[in-house]
Amino acid sequence: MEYNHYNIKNDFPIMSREVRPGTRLVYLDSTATAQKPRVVIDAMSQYYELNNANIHRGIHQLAEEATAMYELAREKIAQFIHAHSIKEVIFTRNTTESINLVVQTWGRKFLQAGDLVILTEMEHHSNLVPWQMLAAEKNIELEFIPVRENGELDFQVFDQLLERNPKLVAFTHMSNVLGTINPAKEMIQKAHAAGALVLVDGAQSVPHFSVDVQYLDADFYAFSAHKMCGPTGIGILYGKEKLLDRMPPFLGGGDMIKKVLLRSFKANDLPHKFEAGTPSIAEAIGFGKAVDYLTQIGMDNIAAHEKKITQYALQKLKSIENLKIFCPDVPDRGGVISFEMGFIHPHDVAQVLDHYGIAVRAGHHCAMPLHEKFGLPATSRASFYLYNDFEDVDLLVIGLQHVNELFA
Ligand code: C6P
Repeated sequence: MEYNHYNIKNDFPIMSREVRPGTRLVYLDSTATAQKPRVVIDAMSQYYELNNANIHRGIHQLAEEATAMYELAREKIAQFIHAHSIKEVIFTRNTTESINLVVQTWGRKFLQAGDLVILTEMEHHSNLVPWQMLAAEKNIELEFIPVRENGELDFQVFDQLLERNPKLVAFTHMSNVLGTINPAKEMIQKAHAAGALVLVDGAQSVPHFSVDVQYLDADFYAFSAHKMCGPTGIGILYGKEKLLDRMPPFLGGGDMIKKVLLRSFKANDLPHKFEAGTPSIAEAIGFGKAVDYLTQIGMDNIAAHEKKITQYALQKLKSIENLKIFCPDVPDRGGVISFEMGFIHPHDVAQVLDHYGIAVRAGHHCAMPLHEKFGLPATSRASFYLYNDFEDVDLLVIGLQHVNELFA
């Protein structure tokens, strides 16, 4: 299919709204959450209008339809990431919950005092704090692959850490601050050779380029629907079946059991073992539709488009006096550009841009240690997705010129 971002913009109802009279929306905050195409919104409201029922429980027509729709979404997502089986695709609330699931079940069962877990300095708090919590409780050791000045991980240190027999390596496939795309396949190969399992935080990768969990040989892979044109409140934990089988359940309640006695229970089969209580049914259906939508456009087309827009933006931003990009030389980067503008606070930058309808994020982007390392309390961040065009970048550049004028 020919990639035409003007047609794509038209697929998103929100893109035709004015932020305020006469000011069109320039949405450059897809790293926080992506906008939703009409097909996703419609799929969710149609489900509520026609099929709404609880799943896996009823034997009436609506319950059967809702169950089939929910499970079809799982199949689509399994195919999208090339999972071996739907048993390996667990619905969670988001990336954060997926990582916490692994920490609280696999981590609690298989890690002991003194065991080493390797993380990186560029992790989102979601892939730091859960490990810190477990480390404090079980006396587990955490070590970090440093980030180099150019935004890449320091692979020499990684190799040294691997010599210390880590039990697990957990890293983000793509940084939500630097845009760095980490060489996941090579890192997983090395970790496996050292006898460690690997968890990949895919919150920023699955939405933006093609991910094949079997090719990568990831043991666990976590991501969220809302960053890939789907709804909030639903995400995925992919895990290899043989690992998930050996892990205890996460939350207890309905649907995750086969049999319950007063003093004991037998857990359900995969994937239901990890899905306690009534799940986000409409959200799963919307997620399935988002996957259909992205597949139809083509993940390679989306990645190529984002690369073009990002290169264009990097070039254009050079003309802005006072603007410094956080790691401009990242060798392999996605569509994320974090920057600072001298003494002008990132919140002020974002506020002035907002006046012109331009949505960027300002702050530490839930990566405080990374900002601390580079001596920055906060940055402004522009991020791009399939619906952004060159004009969005031009408007950002004009907006930033206004920022400079205002604070001159
Ligand atoms: N980053 C951002 O603006 P949740 O909130 O669970 O859907 O995703 C958490 C998460 C985990 N890992 C990475 C690399 C992420 O970027 C995020 C979410 C958003 O950068 C919101 S803080």
